[in-house]
Amino acid sequence: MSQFPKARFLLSAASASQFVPDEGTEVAFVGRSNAGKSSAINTIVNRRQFARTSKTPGRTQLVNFFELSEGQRLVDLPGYGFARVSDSMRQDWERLIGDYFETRGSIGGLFLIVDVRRGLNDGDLQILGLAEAYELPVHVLLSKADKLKRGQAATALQAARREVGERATVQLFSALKRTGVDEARDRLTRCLK
Ligand SMILES: Nc1nc2c(ncn2[C@@H]2O[C@H](COP(=O)(O)OP(=O)(O)OP(=O)(O)O)[C@@H](O)[C@H]2O)c(=O)[nH]1
Ligand SMILES: [Mg+2]
Repeated sequence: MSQFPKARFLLSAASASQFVPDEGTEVAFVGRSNAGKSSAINTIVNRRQFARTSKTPGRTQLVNFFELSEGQRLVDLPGYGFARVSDSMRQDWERLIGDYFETRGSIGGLFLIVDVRRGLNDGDLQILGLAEAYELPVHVLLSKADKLKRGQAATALQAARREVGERATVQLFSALKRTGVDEARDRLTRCLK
């Protein structure tokens, strides 16, 4: 049974004018293309293909809004750092993300999804900077933890914690093996208050 039985997709926005009303609280999932944002959302909400996943990085170029319960939302933001996008696509992304942070008073926190094998990149560090500027709490999911051996994953967790310091909390996560789901749900629930 899902902890979020009333969860439903609201809409996909290509620009700020299409965002849902800025009321209640929402948590945004951000991260590099293909990091596992949509998969993490599906696992946390416990619904298969709730947020659409893909093997082709850079597919989600829209801001997808989901309602968990009245006044509580999840937002799947388009991924960054995909090498093969054009300059104009990159500019569209920057405008959309910039507008998102600028206009949403309802953001209660960010979930930053980072592939555990890759660690934090420049885009991720930019997001940490934005979060600091807007005074938003950040929780990092080190995703695809199933791809590493236990010891390697523990080392990656330590390294990421050292790197982000006070700027974020960090945990290991696997959508495939459902590792770290309870911790992620707890953190999400707290951000939504
Ligand atoms: N092994 C493993 N693969 C995963 C995990 N999470 C996601 N993946 C795979 O990684 C790929 C990308 O996952 P998505 O959830 O679509 O990633 P995304 O960050 O939403 O990607 P974009 O929307 O394109 O930015 C898919 O092929 C997933 O099946 C995980 O925990 N373990
Ligand atoms: Mg996605």
